[in-house]
Amino acid sequence: MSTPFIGKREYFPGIGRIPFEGQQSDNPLAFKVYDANRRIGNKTMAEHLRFAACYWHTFTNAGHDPFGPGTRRFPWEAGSPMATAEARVDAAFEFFTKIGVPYYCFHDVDLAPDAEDIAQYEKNLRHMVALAKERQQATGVKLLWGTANLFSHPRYMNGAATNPDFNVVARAAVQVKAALDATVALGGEHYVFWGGREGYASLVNTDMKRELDHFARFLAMARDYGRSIGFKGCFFIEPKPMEPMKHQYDFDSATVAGFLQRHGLDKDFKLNIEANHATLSGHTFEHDLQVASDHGLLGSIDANRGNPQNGWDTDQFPTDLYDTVGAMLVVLRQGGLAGGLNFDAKARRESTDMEDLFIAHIGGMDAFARGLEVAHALLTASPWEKWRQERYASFDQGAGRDFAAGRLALADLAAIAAKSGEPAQVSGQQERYENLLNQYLMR
Ligand code: XLS
Ligand code: NI
Ligand code: NI
Repeated sequence: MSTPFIGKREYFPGIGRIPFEGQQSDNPLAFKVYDANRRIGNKTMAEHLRFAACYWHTFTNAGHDPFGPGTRRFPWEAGSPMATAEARVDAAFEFFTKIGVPYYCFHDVDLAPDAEDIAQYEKNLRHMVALAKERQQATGVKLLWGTANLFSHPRYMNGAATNPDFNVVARAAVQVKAALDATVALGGEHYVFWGGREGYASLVNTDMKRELDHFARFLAMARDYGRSIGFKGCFFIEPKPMEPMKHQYDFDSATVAGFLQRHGLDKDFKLNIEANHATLSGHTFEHDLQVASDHGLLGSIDANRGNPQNGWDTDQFPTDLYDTVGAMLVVLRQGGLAGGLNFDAKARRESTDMEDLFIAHIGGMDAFARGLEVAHALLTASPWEKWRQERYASFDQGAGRDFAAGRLALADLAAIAAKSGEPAQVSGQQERYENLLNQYLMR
């Protein structure tokens, strides 16, 4: 077994490069569906899906929850924070290579130890960026996006860019500037803002309009800085309705689309839609993807899932094939993603073997690969699109077409209705579509 590892030691011994073995295999450490170079339509599976592993859940989060500390014993925990960060980057790139993801994502303080002293913080990050760069060159793994963690440090308890205290807003700029520098240094394709603390707990002490204006101002400054240092990618906003804040400003796709358009940010900013955030906002994953796509703003996806019984962000690995088919229908219809599918997902706290990290990613990659196959078949080989088009056929000709083109007034519509009489009943036929989806899923 070839054991591709690039550091001083191997962190996942006994696990080689994860092979594709197909549906007949019962090997938990093999792909059953995801076959990177297999073509689906005009692209390979790898090109369609653009998978990324995330640094935070997989290499820094040992499974802590509000009731207890982490349960996983990471072999890269090495004493000092910097020694751990150096070992962690080796472990991470060994993992990326063995699982076969082309991309990864990180926050500034996942990659490098945080420090309140600004010069020390910047030095730590520069040091780790240099190491990550060497490992990217050695493995060919690329950075999908970078971001700054503006939610963990207590200074951000009242928000970062939306903090009522200007001093905190300015301090947040230190991290965003450094994270943008890091992203550019690593050739990162995009940059994400997830506004964890950008929101409020109560209106009694909050001037919401002022905070939102500050937010837009801050984002425009980040954009201008990014462009000034040669960043060519998209800035993504990742909506989430709540948790940690009671009300978060980036509630869902529709809210963020309106905000970006109102502030003239929609040329540079797009959306990174996370499945579990969409469900927390009372929508389906597919709904928020479709809203983003319809605004021309669907840029990237944080691929995970929630739990129907829990009202919080469980960030589980995606395994639900209805979700992945639904997501890939939206993605294929818009011609792909500028970003990719980032597994912002964590193995369960009870899943403590290092092998579980691989198995979790294999499951997510297979679930999306199957979603891709089924969505592609539905769009290209089934009557699905034709049925949907026919449902709107009355707008393709005659008065319906005139209406859609803006050539009629309300009184014209009323006159047409007076001539035509009561409309004939037309079935929505939802079950017919659901059965077609199942038929292709079960093939
Ligand atoms: C948390 C968010 C976070 C972002 C990156 O709920 O999903 O992980 O993706 O800051
Ligand atoms: Ni989440
Ligand atoms: Ni996320």
